[in-house]
Amino acid sequence: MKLTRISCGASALLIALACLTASESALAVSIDVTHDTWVREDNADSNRNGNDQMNARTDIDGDDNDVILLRFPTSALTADALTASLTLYWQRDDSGTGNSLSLWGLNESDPDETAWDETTVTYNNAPGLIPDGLDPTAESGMGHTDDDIRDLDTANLTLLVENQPYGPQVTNDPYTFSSMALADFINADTNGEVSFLITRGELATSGNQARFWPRESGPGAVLDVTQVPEPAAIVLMGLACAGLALRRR
Ligand SMILES: [Ca+2]
Ligand SMILES: [Ca+2]
Ligand SMILES: [Ca+2]
Repeated sequence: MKLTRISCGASALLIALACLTASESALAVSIDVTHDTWVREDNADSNRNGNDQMNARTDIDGDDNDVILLRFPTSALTADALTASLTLYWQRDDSGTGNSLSLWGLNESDPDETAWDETTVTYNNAPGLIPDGLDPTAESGMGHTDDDIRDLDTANLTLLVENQPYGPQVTNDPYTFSSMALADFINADTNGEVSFLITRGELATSGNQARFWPRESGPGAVLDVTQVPEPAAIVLMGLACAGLALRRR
């Protein structure tokens, strides 16, 4: 019957459209970093943007703690993140192993969450840090925590990935953080930008810094997000199912 044929054709079209739209919506969105640099405690008023490397280091036998800062726009995201990962690329070869890195998200309660600029930020004014001017060795002797020694403002930070192993460093190879906490942190964003800090995860001497490329001189950091299907796609799927049901009558 002619009507049945039209109904079948419409159902097939709806199913195809729904599948296409759903798969498009679920595709990972890749976001390039817009601000990336690092700050160093032993040169606490210096801005490091323009260096051909970004370092993360925890150093209790000196005052050489280094912290990496990154910021990404979230305007390309149209739905909640299902999964999220942050990838950086090694700047050098180093055979050292047994080290780890931690990823922190800067809370929106920090007044400088979106105001810090890669061209002006220093160890002394970086968001997420409270520089206390104490020598890390003395602080260690006083029994301070790892976070104190690195001057982290933990009240304004959310720990997204803790002490993830790395090593060896192989130039241009990727290194990726991924966690549900990272996806949750992105979903909690309300002002269109997210900032991150990367620290060395364990106490160690100054050797074997984790060195990554900044965007100006190598492959920059990328935030990859897989989104849930948009409501429009779900409605379309429902319509397709309704079409199928009608067809079977
Ligand atoms: Ca930069
Ligand atoms: Ca300190
Ligand atoms: Ca934000």
